[in-house]
Amino acid sequence: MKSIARPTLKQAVKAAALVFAVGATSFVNAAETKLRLSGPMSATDERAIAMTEVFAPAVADFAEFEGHWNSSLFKQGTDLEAIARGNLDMTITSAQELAEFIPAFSIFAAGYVHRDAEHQKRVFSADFMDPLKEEAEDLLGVKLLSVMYLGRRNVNLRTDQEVKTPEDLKGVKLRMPGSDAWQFLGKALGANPTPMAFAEVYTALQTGAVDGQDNPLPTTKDAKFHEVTKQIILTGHLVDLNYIAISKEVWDSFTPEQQAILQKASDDAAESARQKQLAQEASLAQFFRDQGLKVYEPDLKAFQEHVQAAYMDSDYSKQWPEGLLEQINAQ
Ligand code: KDO
Repeated sequence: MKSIARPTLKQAVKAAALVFAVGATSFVNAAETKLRLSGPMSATDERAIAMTEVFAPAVADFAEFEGHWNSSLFKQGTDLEAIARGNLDMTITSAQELAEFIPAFSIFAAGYVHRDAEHQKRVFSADFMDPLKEEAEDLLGVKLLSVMYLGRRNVNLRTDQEVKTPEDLKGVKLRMPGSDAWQFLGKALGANPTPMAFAEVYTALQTGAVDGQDNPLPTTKDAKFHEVTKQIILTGHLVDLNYIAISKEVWDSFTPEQQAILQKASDDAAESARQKQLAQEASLAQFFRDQGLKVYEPDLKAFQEHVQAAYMDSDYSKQWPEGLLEQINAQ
């Protein structure tokens, strides 16, 4: 878990709530409300496009949406704390980031748990998610509005040795995002993971500071990682998601009617981005081949067994609420 101890964070949240309570009257005139979102994705990422083109106009009557992309306001991995401290209104966060504070979220960061985009949607709206959502609200002051589909993460290497099984990734310096949950996934794949912010990955691949990275095909294309890599191994090790998240205090400042509009705008933006990500995923393997990369399927059973065994033997699975994995699988 993150080094920020829970009581400290709770105190910070309380302090933020207090500051908010004092300034709450300023939200009565909601037309003046600015919703500042910060996230690590680029402005051309489908999630950013959906927030700008679907979410923003839908709430424009009472709130002005302002998207800050490429981690230009807060460093990757710090957006949740920024909301908890009252410095930010919205983010597009990950299960891995939430797991830093609420260990149960690591179940959604575990390889080969979610099956596809529709499965993610069913899981997010299932009753068993309520306690997790409530914990995010109580501990961080963060309300999770909708689930966004990021896509199937695949291994993408600048080296050209063939990778068929986790054994073949031994010693491969694989960039993974910064949190423990991400690093564990890299290890579970058989690689030698190294933490790095998304914004630094292109240069690290170019210079050889890392041997590879993992991301869904649309992200790999959007960030132009294909320019500095030689192959994509379709491991599909994580059907990855993000959550559209809003400060609970900001949410509470809106009227029920405005909240309903916000919720619908968020769901519509998530759906729009999901469909575009899925369409891109379906066509991108050929795009990468045309760019001269090798794109191939490894021994998926070998990867699946290796990754699942790593999680079941780890402390992560011990932190998952009893029966949650079975409930997710049953969806
Ligand atoms: C990444 O850093 O590799 C990652 O894919 C992690 C995701 O959770 C998400 O934050 C994403 O980056 C960024 O939005 C950039 O696309």
